[in-house]
Amino acid sequence: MRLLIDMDGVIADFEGEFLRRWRNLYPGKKYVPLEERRGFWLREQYPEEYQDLVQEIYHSPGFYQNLPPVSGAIEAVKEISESLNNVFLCTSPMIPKYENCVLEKYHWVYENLGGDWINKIIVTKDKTVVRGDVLIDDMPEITGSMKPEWEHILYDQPYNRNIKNRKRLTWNNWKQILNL
Ligand code: U2P
Ligand code: MG
Repeated sequence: MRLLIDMDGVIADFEGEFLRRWRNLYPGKKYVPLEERRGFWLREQYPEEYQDLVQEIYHSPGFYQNLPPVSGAIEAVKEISESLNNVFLCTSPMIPKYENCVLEKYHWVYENLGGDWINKIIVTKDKTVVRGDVLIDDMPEITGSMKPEWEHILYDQPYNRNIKNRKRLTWNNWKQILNL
């Protein structure tokens, strides 16, 4: 099996880190607790007058590099790669502010998974063009220019629980869901 694993919201805790920074920077401002997150794009659940401040946080230098790993992810990804040869990380860049995001994703992988994993990074805005059997991703609907070859297994998050009829995985149940 050739397995593609997304980064943000799957192995790197984008939402958790955002919320920590938001609450630190703006203790008096409203925030959306993780369990109340609905809809994939975090920014869109904040009032319009806050949306630039929200973006500023994840555009800022050091945000992507310092994302804490999702609990259990590093152990699981390493264990998966012991039984499968073809494991890749498949992530989308922040567009148009890509300059911190792209470089820092490489640093994150180097620091959290090790140098060998640098060879396994696929950065693309269009995940449908990437070949694989399974893509584990937290985004509810993944569209692009091709009919994807992979089956999309959802990484379970509060903001994608409206999607039914799709396999759903966490780093607690991956063995069962992937039949490994
Ligand atoms: O927008 C490009 C990529 O950044 C991550 N992202 C962005 C905004 C947001 O609200 N949530 C979020 O996760 C995603 O990166 P990926 O999951 O592909 O690693 C999104 O595709
Ligand atoms: Mg993601």
